Amino acid sequence: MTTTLAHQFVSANEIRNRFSRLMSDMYRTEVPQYGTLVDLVNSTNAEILQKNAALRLQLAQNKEIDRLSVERHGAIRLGTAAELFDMRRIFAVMGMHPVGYYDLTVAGVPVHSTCFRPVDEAALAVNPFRVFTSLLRLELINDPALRAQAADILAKRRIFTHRALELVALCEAEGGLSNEEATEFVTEVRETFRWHSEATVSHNTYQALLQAHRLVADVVCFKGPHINHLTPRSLDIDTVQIHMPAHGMNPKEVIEGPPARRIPILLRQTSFKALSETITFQNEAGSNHTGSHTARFGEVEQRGAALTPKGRALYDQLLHNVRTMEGKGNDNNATAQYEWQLKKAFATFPDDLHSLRTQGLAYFRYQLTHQGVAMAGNVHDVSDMDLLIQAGLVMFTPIVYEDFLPVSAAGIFQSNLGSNEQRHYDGNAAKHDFEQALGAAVLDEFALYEQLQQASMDAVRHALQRAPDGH
Ligand code: OOG
Ligand code: NI
Repeated sequence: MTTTLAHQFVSANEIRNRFSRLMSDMYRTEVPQYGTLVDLVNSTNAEILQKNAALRLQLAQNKEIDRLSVERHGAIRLGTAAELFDMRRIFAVMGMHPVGYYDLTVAGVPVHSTCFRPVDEAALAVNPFRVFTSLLRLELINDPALRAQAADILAKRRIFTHRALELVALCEAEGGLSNEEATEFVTEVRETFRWHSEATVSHNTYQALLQAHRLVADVVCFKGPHINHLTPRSLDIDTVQIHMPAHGMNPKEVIEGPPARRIPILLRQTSFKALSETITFQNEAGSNHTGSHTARFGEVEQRGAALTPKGRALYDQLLHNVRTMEGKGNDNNATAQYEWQLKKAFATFPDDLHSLRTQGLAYFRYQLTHQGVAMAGNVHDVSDMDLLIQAGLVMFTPIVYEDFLPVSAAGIFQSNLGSNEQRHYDGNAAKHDFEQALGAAVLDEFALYEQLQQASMDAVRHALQRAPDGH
């Protein structure tokens, strides 16, 4: 019998940190352009930080400086409920929990998704590694025979190594992993995310599934859910977008998300087009067939303020308006036209910290100013935050958005499916089914930001307040 003492466990943060480093190293070898992109983002970030002292200060105050160089999100697409269930257990070992529910059928993609990520402030500051995880919805394949065949293929595959599942069970039973176990765990889990250039099906089956939807083929025909992109965080996505072609990358036409603003909100994303890669198919006769598959791409993101439900509703409304807009500006180029429309539509979204805060559109982190620190323990009435701010005792900075945007995600999916095909599925969110498969409820992103904001307000008030019997 062995008992492991709690202090011998490696923290979940450390396991996540190790895993994200392994993923980054693996993807650099698998997709060399990823390395080029990361280098471009790093050099752009270094330049911005040097030039923009205010931004540097804000990132430091929000503990975002150190995490910037390791900050990545990846994406995988799973085939079955059982795979999603075990994936949740695996991410839990790394301190990553499912946040949010994304229905992508509205955009013609037959999946629904969540984001596995760290949720508390300290964990986010160490490494906010996130994985956008989608589950295929086979019920949306029309042809019953093909649907049954796909289900059959998926039921037979095992995407996790035996040892990875053993180590998860061990972690669940004992409450943690030792240093050696943690190293073994991340190495084993890496196998699940690896690219395989051999399909598990014949070229005919692949073609049939491709006809149903390119994404169905991507999920069903391979041994596992290869990671399809790994995204670094840029402080200036417009500059990166402009420089991509000179570094041999072909960016998608428009940046997804809100327009460039003085105060960035939510998430802006761009990507370079997916690679067409050589695949070997197993043919029925036992011979091989060489073909190609398009799945993996590169993406860059820039993150801004997390919005409240009110701010998010305004964002969704304005983005919707862009799509139904009449005016075209005076440029004939489609990209420039879109940018013009986006800017015009978003002109009514307040772009200063004061308005964003007083109108309740974004979440903020409250902290003491130098003057506030000097007054700590000496303020009688701390109830009115506006007054504390006016008095120069408290400052506030936007809380960064840690999640995703369904419309943007759909745009990213679509630009990388290797064709312009459009499918229509009746929008049918199935959050309950998803959570059933997951074996847990997804966390509410708004509640998480609200808690961060509230905790910072409580801390500020607590620090300033004169104790009832104080002098
Ligand atoms: C996921 C696309 C979503 C994002 O950044 O919005 C995504 C996928 O293509 O599997 O990663
Ligand atoms: Ni992405």
